[in-house]
Formats: sequence, C-alpha cells, structure tokens
Amino acid sequence: MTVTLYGWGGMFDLPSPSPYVAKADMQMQMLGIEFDRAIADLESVGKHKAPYVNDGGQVIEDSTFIRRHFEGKTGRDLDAGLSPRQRAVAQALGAMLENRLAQIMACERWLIDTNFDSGPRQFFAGVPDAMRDAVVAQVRDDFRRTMHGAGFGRHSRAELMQIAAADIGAVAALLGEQQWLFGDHPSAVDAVAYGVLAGSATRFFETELVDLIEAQPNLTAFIARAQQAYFPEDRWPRMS
Ligand SMILES: N[C@@H](CCC(=O)N[C@@H](CS)C(=O)NCC(=O)O)C(=O)O
Repeated sequence: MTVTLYGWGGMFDLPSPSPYVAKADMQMQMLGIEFDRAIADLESVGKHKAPYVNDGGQVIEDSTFIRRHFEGKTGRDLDAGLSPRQRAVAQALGAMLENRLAQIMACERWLIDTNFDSGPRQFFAGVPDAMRDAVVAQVRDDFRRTMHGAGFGRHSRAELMQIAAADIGAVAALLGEQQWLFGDHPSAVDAVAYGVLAGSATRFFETELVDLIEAQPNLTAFIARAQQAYFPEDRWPRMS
C-alpha cells in the first residue's frame, strides 16, 4: 500500500522549508517506512497545514500524529532507548523548539522584508498575476496578526534574538559532545531539533539566528550529521 508524505522540498538551501515537514520526513525514515513525497495541497485537508500523510487512503495530519500513526503501525517507539527522565526532557525540548524557536524563525522569514522577498514570497509564484500582490499582502497580514496574538510580534527583533539565544544555548548544552541529543542513536526529538535548527541556520536568510547557531560548533556538526544521514539528496518534486 502506498504511503505519501505531503509537504515541500528543497527550498532556502534546506531539504524542506518547513521544520515540521523535515521532522516528519526524518522520523518516517527512522521508522523504516517506505514512502513517496508529494507537494502539499493545503485546501485538500481539514487542518490546512503540512505535513500530512496519505497511508493507503487514510489521511493523517500534523507531524505529531504522523509519528504516532507510524509508531503504532510498526510497533516501534522512536524513544525506546530513553529513560522516563530523558523522555520528559525530550518532550520539553521539542515543545520549546516547535512552539518558540520555530515561531521566531518564522518571524525572521515573514516579517523582515528582504527575507520575505527572497523566501516565502516564492510560495505564491503560482497565484495568477492579477491577484498575486493582494493575496501576498493578505497572507502576510494574517501572519503578522497571528504573531501579534501569540505575543512574538510584540517583541523587538533584538528581544526575539535574546529568547532564541537562550533556546539555542539550551540545545547546545544538552547535546554536548554527543552525536545525537540522547547519545549514540537518534531519537524522535533529534528530528524536531534538526528541522528547527537547520531552518534557523540557513544562510539563505539574513538573520542573527545563523550567528547564534554558528557560535555553537556542536550544533553545526549536529545539523551536518543529520543532513548527511537523512537528506543526502533532494527527493522532493519541484513546486510548479
Ligand atoms: N503542528 C503542525 C505545524 C505544521 C505547520 O505549521 N505547517 C506550516 C508550514 S511550516 C503550514 O502548513 N502553514 C500553512 C498555513 O498556515 O497556511 C505540525 O507539527 O505538523
């Protein structure tokens, strides 16, 4: 039965522009799932977000539930080697990265004009010429409002970088000299960390996030290690 992961591939010098798509891709590989990759159609799914998966006709939305689905199906646990305490740390670390650092990363891409123009604006290339500017302005306005509501948009850029520095420092301290966050073998949160850290570290964007990560050599080595192991080549179709 065919399994397809829907998202987006090679953009912004990354295996995926979305940390959540990269996470799901990496976790499905960790579980040994054979799958195809296809460009997401957000209108076709209830949550209007990617990643989502079609597993033989069953649609699973959200990277969290994609992981649960395939762990259930394979009878495997991506955190099998972790103690209860390590599992708790992994849970907290994943939440910090996805719900805070990834949001700061998104602000850097969407709210800074030069970054938006070279980056997210590309998502709208397929919108008819006559409508494109209005659609871009609307979506960007929605993003700005969402970030204001969540609180991130109320901070100065310098304040956001202070928060990011603390988060990045925490991941670097936890990783230490280890290969993966909990030792010699990758666990689920390594995929979360890869998606968010690689997305923050890409030199495609002009952001202090790059400097914050490059100041931690163990994190740049971690990103390179994960990329080599899971994304040695781009297997995603091009966006039309
Ligand atoms: N909690 C979701 C987050 C997914 C998410 O935010 N995806 C973004 C791309 S990074 C998206 O689809 N955005 C489209 C939109 O909001 O319209 C997950 O873990 O899968």
